[in-house]
Formats: sequence, C-alpha cells, structure tokens
Amino acid sequence: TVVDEVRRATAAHGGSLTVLTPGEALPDAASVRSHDLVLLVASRAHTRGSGAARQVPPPALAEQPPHPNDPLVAAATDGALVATGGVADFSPDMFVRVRAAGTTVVVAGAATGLLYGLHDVVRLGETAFGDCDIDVTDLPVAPVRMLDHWDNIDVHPVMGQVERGYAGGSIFYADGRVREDLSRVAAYARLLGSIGVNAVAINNVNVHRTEARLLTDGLDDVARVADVFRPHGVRTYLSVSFASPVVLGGLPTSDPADPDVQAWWAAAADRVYATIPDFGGFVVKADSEGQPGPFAYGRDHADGANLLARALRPHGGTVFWRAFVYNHEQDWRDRRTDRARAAYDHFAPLDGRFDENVVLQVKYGPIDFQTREPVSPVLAAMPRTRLAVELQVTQEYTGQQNHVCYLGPLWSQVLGFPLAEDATRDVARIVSGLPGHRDTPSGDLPAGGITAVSNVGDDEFWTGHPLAQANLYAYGRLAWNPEADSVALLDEWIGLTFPGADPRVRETLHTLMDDSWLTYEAYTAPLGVGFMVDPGRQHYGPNVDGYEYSKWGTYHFADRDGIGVDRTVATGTRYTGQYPSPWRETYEDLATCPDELLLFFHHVPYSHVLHSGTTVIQHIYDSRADAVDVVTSWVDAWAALDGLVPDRLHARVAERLTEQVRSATEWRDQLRSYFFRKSGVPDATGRPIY
Ligand code: GCW
Repeated sequence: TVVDEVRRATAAHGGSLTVLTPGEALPDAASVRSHDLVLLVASRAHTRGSGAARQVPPPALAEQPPHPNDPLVAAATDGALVATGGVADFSPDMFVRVRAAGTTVVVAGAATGLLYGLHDVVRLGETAFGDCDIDVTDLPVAPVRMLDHWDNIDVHPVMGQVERGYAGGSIFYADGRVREDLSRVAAYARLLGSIGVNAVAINNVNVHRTEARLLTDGLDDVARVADVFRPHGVRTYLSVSFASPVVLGGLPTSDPADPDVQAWWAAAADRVYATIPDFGGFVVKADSEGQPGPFAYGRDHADGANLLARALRPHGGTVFWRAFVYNHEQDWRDRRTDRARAAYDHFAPLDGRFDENVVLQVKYGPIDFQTREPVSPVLAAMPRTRLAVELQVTQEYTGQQNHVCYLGPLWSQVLGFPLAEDATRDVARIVSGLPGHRDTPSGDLPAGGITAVSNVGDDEFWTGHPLAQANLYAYGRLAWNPEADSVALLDEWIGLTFPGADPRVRETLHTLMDDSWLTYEAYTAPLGVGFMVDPGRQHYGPNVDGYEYSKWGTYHFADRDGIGVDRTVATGTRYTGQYPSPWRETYEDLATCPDELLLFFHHVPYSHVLHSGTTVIQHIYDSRADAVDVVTSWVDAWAALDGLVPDRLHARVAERLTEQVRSATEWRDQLRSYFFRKSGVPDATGRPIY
C-alpha cells in the first residue's frame, strides 16, 4: 500500500515511477530526473554482513536476494512527496526513514539521499525493522565531505607510493598507471558511500611529473575511476600542479595574468568535462614545500585560485585551494618568524577576493596535523570565503598506524570548537555556512566542507592497523554529523565490523580505543609543544631535538630553565592576536591558557604549576610513564580475544601492539631522560631515568 501511495503521489507530480527489481543496481544521481521516482524493494537480508569497515568488503546492497516478508521501500522524489505524512523540501542528500504498518520506508529527494537512507537501514540492522514506530529525518551538515589521497602513480624514492601512507601501495595505481582491475576501488567507493563521503581527490597534492599528466594524457583512466565512484554518490577530483601550463603545455609561464595561461586552463578544463561530465574539480597545493605557485609571478593566492576557478566555472567545478603556505626554509636562529602565523598572514587579507567556486582548505591547526594544536584562527578570519577544514585520517603524527590512536575525539573537539562570533559559532558551522547564534538568519553564508587525508592502501586490512579502520569510519560519520558522539561512533563501527561477536570484543575494543588519542599524547610531545619526532624515520618515533635546529619552523626551545614557544602579543610572536575574543585573551594569559596547549602558547620554567596542580617537569615525567603502563596493559587485554575475532586480524593487531609498547617505551625513556638532563630536576616518584 505504501508503494501505491508513492505511485499516486508521483503521478500527481507528473513523474514516472521505476521499480527496481532486486539485483538491479541503484541509479546514479544524474539519471533520476525531477519528478521521477525510483523504488527499490529490499529486505531484512540486506542488512546482514554489510559492515562498512569489514576486512572483506560486503557485497553491494542489490546483490543480495530479497526476503519476501520484510518489505523495505525506498523512494527518491524531487521534493513534494506527501505519502508518508507531509514530507517536503528535500535537499539532495537528505532522507526520511519511517516505520509504519509493518513497513520500513526510506524517502529521499534524490538518488544520493536514497543511497544514504539505505545505508542507514543497513547500519541499523534489525532495529530498522522493529515494532516501534520510528520517524527519522537526517541530512548532512557539511555540503562537501571529501577524502584526499596522497597517492603517487610512481613509487617515490623517499615517500613510497603513498605519501604518509601506512597501509601499503595505492589502490588506484600499479605498474606506472591506473590499475586495470579497479575492484578494490569499487569496494572502497561503496564504503565511502556508506559513511556519507561524497568527494575524493585521487592523487597527491605534491604533484610529481607522471601524476601531473593525469590532467591530460591520463584522462581516460581518471574517467574509469570516476565511473567506479559515481554510483556511490562520490565525485572525483584531481590534484593539479600550478605549473601545468609550463610542464604540460610547453608555455613559457604559468602567470595567472597571462591570457595564454588562462586559455590553457580553460581548454584543459573543457577536455576534462568532455570526458567526465560530473568531475568535481581541482585540489591545489601552491607555493608550499616546494610546489609551484603564483608568488613566482608576483601574484597572490586569490589570483592563483581564481585562474583555475574561472576555467572550471562553466562546467560547475570547484577549486579546493590549500592554505598550508609557510616558509619552509626558515633559519632556526630567527626567533621572530613563527610558522603558526603563516596561513593567517597570507590568507586573511584576501578574504572576499576568491571566486564563488573556490574553497579555501585549511588544516585544523596552524602548524601541521599535530596530536594537539589549537584550532586554526584562519577559520574565524574569512567570513566572505568558502572554507573547508582539513583533517588527517592517515596517522602521520599519531603513530603511523602502528599505534592504536582513535582520532574521533580529536576531530569532535576541532569541529565543535566554538571559534567565532563570541564563541557561538563552531568550526563545523563555519565550514557548513551555518550561523553561530541560532537566531541569526543564515542569509547566504559561504559553505565549503570537511576534508581529510585518507588512510587506506592495498593492505589486506585496508589501513595497515586493522583498528585504524575506525578512524576512516568515524571521519565520514562526523563529517555527516559533527555533533555525533565519537565514542558512540566507535561503538557503531565495532558492531558493524564484528557482527555477532562475543561481548568481550566490544568491551576490550573500548578499553583500547576510547581514550587512545589521549594516551598517545601522554607519551609523546608534552602540553601542545608538538613534533619531537624523528626526521630520519619519516616522523616516526622520538627525537626531541630532531627538528630543533632545522629549517622547518617547528621548535620547542627547551633549555636548562624551561620550555615552550612564546606566541603572546605581550612578549612573543603575537600569534595569539590572530584569534577573535575570547580566545586571544584566553590563550594570552597564563592563568587561563588550558594546560594541554600551554607550551604551544607560552615559554615557562619547568617549575611552572599547571592547573592540574603538578609542575610542568613532573607532568612530563608522570604522563610518559603512566601512558606506557596503559599501553602495556592492552597487550594482555587483546591476547584474551584470541579465537573471538578472525585469526589473521588478531595476529596483525597483536603484532602492532608489540611495536606500540616498544615505541611508547622509547618515547618515555628518551623524553624523561632528556628533560632530566636539561633541567637537573629529579623525578619525585623515583622511577628510572637513564
Ligand atoms: O605534514 C606534511 C607532510 C607532507 C605533506 C604536507 C602537506 C603532502 O609531512 O608529507 O605533503 O604536510 O600537507 O602538504
């Protein structure tokens, strides 16, 4: 009867109705026209074994046979459907799920909403078919929810194939080209669709020679990848080199003001869209860590971004332009230059100058994906610019997928941080174009989205450390709903990944993972000071002075008396002045600066007493030792799950935990010994120092 209602409503709106038979694939977004309706009759069987993050990807929804007794009706309309009780005004990704008269109905305004609604049912499993009446409306907060892949086609001599990748080679490329067999990409695409990710950039932002050609000679291959992502609501993007007109086009310049350069980009974009009509756009790292950019021609980053935006504009494409621009050739003797200031200094003055189809992509912190950083002040400084916040799912600075480090709580904190408008507008609202004060009319606030660097590779478990899958899962779910509880999302992931497992599996995973980010922080660089990682080992493991006398602008300034970076307006680099009130005052004043960011903002003596009541030096000693005890206890906890989870997965996690204990111990001993040797202050607990 619901089907009949839907059929009547469709006819009333002049649409045609398609009923998919089980086994048929879902339509892609482009094929559902206004007033058309697509119904898929699915069933309880579709909810089984479809964990979004399982080691062996689940079969597609439509591949499973229907169960005749448990109807699920999913409907896509253009908006004014009333069959389920007055639902109207769908945005494309929105869906409504209703349980009435023994039938579960998913209604959406477009094929993507339908897809998300079906995945929602899969996630819920039996609950979606329960007796209780449910009526749920859901839609994502951020319009773009993107994953960036730092994948190279060629294997880079230092970085490997995937820059900062800890899960083997690329799922996209092998043998110097896009893979013939894209079945792994198809499984990944389905996984991304299931967590609401709707955009993917498929190559490294450091665009090397071979990869630059994806934009030209490689287009047919990129189109094959886009074909695989499309049915799952995911649009494909490319990272491009700003120097493409020179490198690929043979022009003498890439100057944004040069008409030949403009024409080259326009023609390049025309070719892309002739091959891939729904291509997403470009991601650009310019004038950053050696990548070419507009500075070479005396132009600024609005000139640079708009050049590309104007080429994409006629086709509906977007430029994601990264704000990660700083001087990577700094003299460590120079105490006035502060890398934390760089993005704001470069970009805040350009607010209002970017074209409508430019999104400025800002790392969550002012430095570089550290375990603990304050939120970037750029996100509060550009109200007339579309902004996206960039997170790092790949664990470059958080244990490189050897360490258990569940990042959901870090991202919740970033997305929920009330940065702007008198601390009423959080980061998620800023990047989604929502006002802070809830009584402020939304007007036309610019919206960008949420982006992150992916952590998958061709590894058997996708992410190297099997538990790192939870980070990918939580990223998508938080980008959809930044207010979701990150531990509840972890719980959801556990349920989908280990369906029907012994309750001890769930319990143990919570023990290991809930606070693992804080545990990781507690044995690595203290109190927000950052780095202390080993430059010779790709940032893995401790090396307190590893970057202290280098050109990279990341210093801790520890001497015999104290440690930390003075970023105050009063006596330091004036970085705190980049924040709106109340944050500039909060961070400026030692009395209000939170402990966990103390050394990011202030240089203090080791005897400085934290709000927690302990001194800085004793905190360094204690947390490092306590954290290693915690990690050590995980080994036995995990061992007890032998036989309760798949054997290979058990073995892989056990192996990584052994390495985590070894590495955490090294961190503990190097930091405790280093600071004892610097300060001469003994550890009050008398635990060993070397
Ligand atoms: O954190 C740094 C990484 C680089 C990376 C860069 C960036 C892709 O160490 O590997 O380059 O950030 O974000 O561009």
